[in-house]
Amino acid sequence: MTHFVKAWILAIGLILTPAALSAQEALPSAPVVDPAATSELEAADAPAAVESAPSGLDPALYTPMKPTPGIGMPVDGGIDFQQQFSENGETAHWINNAILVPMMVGVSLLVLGLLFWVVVRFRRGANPEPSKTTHNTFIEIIWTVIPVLILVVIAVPSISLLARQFEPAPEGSLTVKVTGYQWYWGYSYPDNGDFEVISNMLTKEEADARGEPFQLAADNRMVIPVGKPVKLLITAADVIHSFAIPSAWFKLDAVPGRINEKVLQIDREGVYYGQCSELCGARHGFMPITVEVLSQDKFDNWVRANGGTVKGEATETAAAEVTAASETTTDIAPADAAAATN
Ligand SMILES: [Cu+2]
Repeated sequence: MTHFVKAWILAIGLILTPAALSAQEALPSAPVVDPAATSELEAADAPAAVESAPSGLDPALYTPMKPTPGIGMPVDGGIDFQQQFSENGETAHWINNAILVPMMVGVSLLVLGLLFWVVVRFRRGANPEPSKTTHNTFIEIIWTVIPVLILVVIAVPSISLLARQFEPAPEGSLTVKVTGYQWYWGYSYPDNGDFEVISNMLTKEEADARGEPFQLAADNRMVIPVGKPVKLLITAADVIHSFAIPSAWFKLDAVPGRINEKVLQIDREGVYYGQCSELCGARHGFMPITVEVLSQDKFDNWVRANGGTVKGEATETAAAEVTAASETTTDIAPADAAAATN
């Protein structure tokens, strides 16, 4: 009888659990998560966003590119990785499709087959006198050596890919510093005059108007040149975030007080989307990443539109400054000398 009562109490408890959970979701935090309330919160969180809005950029120098449907973004009903646009991504995709998946299918089918064989062939009806064998050296060697070989076959390409993913950027690569904030991204360009672009999620209406996927599109994009390794320095200003772009095979944690470094290279011009991939608070799901990959010329123009300096030109200006400074010094020097004599 007590069992019966206990079972009922447990059953009622289980039935009520989801209700208790949704009751918690409906607590005051709910409006914060509501995407409709996004724009007001953004304004409060990131006043800088207004200053560097794309409307402020010279359209003669830069207009945001439209994304290609299905490229650099998730697709409906997709079960595979996103199409890859970097060498490492292509290798990783190949390892998955050519090595891992066939091996998983093979091993699963073999084990399933063995199970069926044992169940049918050695059931009590068909095999009333079970064998008393406890050891078989040959079989034991086989079931040790074959798994070891399987692991070696997986480890060789896998470890070399892992090493390649963390090779430092070649000397002279463009550096972009990525900062995760609650809840938006900042991209600064120390090689181009150190301007910072603040990137906030677009509202549904804005995203639709620009022909971009809602919750992946951002008002100001991170822009990089095509086919070149870009050194990303990734950090965070408040809590841990993670900077991830699936179609570029890129994911790295953004940790406050630390700078993580990884090379981002995308070999095709276009728009690529990602999301913060480390649970970072109430609006974690609303700090998307939009990367626009442009030819070097178009990238330089985008830098100019943001008031930054283009590398080659920066050197000319610096050289001019140095000349001007040395001229001033020579002008001053005799006067100083005269002053010293007096
Ligand atoms: Cu985050």
